[in-house]
Amino acid sequence: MAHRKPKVVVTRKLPDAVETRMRELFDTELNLDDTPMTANALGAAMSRAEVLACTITDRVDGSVIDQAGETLKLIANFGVGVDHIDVAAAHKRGIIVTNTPGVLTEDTADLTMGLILASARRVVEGANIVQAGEFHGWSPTWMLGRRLWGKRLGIVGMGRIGQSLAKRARAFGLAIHYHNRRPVGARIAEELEATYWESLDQMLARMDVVSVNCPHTPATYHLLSARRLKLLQPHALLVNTARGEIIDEAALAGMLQRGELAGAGLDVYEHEPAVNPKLLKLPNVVLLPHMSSATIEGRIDMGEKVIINIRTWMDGHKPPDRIIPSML
Ligand code: 8YV
Repeated sequence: MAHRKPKVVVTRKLPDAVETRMRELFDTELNLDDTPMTANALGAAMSRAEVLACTITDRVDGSVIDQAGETLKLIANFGVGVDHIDVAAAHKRGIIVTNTPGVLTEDTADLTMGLILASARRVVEGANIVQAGEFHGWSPTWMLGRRLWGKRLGIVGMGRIGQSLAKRARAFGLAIHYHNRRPVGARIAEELEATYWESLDQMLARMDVVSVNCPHTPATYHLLSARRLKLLQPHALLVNTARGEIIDEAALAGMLQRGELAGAGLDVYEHEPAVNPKLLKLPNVVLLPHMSSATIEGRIDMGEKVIINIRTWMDGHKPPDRIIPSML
């Protein structure tokens, strides 16, 4: 029996392989020139679609959800974080929200480790010197960074990405510490030789490197507040590949500028795509443009997850990656 093709509106350009498959399976409206949708365009898309396939650049808040037509049944997010979607408002209207967990774990952990290395060993600074023609020869006291081997890494949020980072970090000789709502299972803790800190304050004060790997929710907004940032040791490095809103960016920029913190590696920003102008002028930061999950393989896998969620819903089953408000 031929399937009826549901109307799916895709808000951004996706990899060709994903778009083609979506056109085969669904009545899919693509965004070929990749212009981000305005709030009005998003509202209009909600009123004509059965499924909205959105991304982090779409603010699907209560007022956008209010514009959903009777036919809108599923918001299939292309990405794991859903802090740009009012999940509770969607749930109230009977609209299912799904995400794409698991498929960007390893890529994000890789880049987090990359930021840790780059910050500790001044990788970007060194590369820029060579490219600017400023490398005039080796010196015993030049471009000195800090050794990672034997230091302590504190992971804030020990979910999938936190654990994958921990595995990598152990190979680099870092001792694993973590703060999480709950301790991880005994087998994982043993495998990672991980130390659990119920108190984030106590952990922060003792780490050489801190990595933020938790989702952004109302409970984690400014989790690393100005007060908590001050607990970090002056030689510590802070890395964030999760969400900018988890750190008080203005407070962080001030501390880095005053030399109260050794350095930071950031892939995400509180007011993305805007970056605090103070950060842009600092030599002790590595700043990336929200690219920690940006691999071709990862983006195709994310698209595959979006398709599976839509297809499962279409077949009358519960999509595998449903987000329910109590999970947040
Ligand atoms: C995604 C991310 O690529 O999945 C996430 O939550 O932060 C990114 O790495 C982005 O959200 C795509 O929508």
